[in-house]
Amino acid sequence: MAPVKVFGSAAFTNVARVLVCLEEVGAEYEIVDIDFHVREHKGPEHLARNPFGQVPAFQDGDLMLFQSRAISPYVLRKYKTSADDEAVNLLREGSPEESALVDAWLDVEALRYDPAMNSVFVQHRVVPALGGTPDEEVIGESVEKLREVLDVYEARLAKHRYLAGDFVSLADLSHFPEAHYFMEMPYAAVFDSYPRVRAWLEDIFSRPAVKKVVELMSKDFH
Ligand SMILES: N[C@@H](CCC(=O)N[C@@H](CS)C(=O)NCC(=O)O)C(=O)O
Repeated sequence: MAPVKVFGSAAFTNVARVLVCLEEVGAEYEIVDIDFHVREHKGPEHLARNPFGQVPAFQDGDLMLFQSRAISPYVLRKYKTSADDEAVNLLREGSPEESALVDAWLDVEALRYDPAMNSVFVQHRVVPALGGTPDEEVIGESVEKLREVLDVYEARLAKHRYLAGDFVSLADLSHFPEAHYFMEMPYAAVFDSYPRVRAWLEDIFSRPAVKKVVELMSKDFH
């Protein structure tokens, strides 16, 4: 069987989210780089894969998918060997209650955490790389929004080991790509006020699948 293809470099956080799922389940995959410098992502071939001209896109035979938070559950469902295989039970689909909580915290990640983290990353890393000056007001506002999210996480992690409950899930893993870049920025000190969040992140970063993808991200980040 031909390996599945992930279009886009590991350095992109949304690509890394998909890669960590493939690593968690031990699937064979191929990364196909899309050259942003020549705007390959907005060319007809890539638009046929992802109509928004973004990465990742994902191909499994005749199936083409886009949106990392749709691709990731697909990967986890497809390669899950048995309902009680705890190692890859990252969606908790055997339990309507647990899987609903996974969905809820994935939504929080996508709609609250990711925009705040990404906005700081864009101002601090992307804007200067394009010759601009970071907007400190935008950074301040984003850090404030991040604190609001982390207040909730700290309270949640006082009650449960992970976000959706006392089991690791995709909702937890989905946080690591943005955190990987954020922790290298001066604003990382924000996390010092959140010891449970810090311990939770350390736990996620200690997973072999996450370590592997962090390596790929570092190699690809220019
Ligand atoms: N919600 C989408 C977001 C994808 C996205 O924003 N990808 C970025 C890279 S991380 C991208 O391709 N940006 C180029 C563009 O938007 O033109 C997902 O989760 O896949």
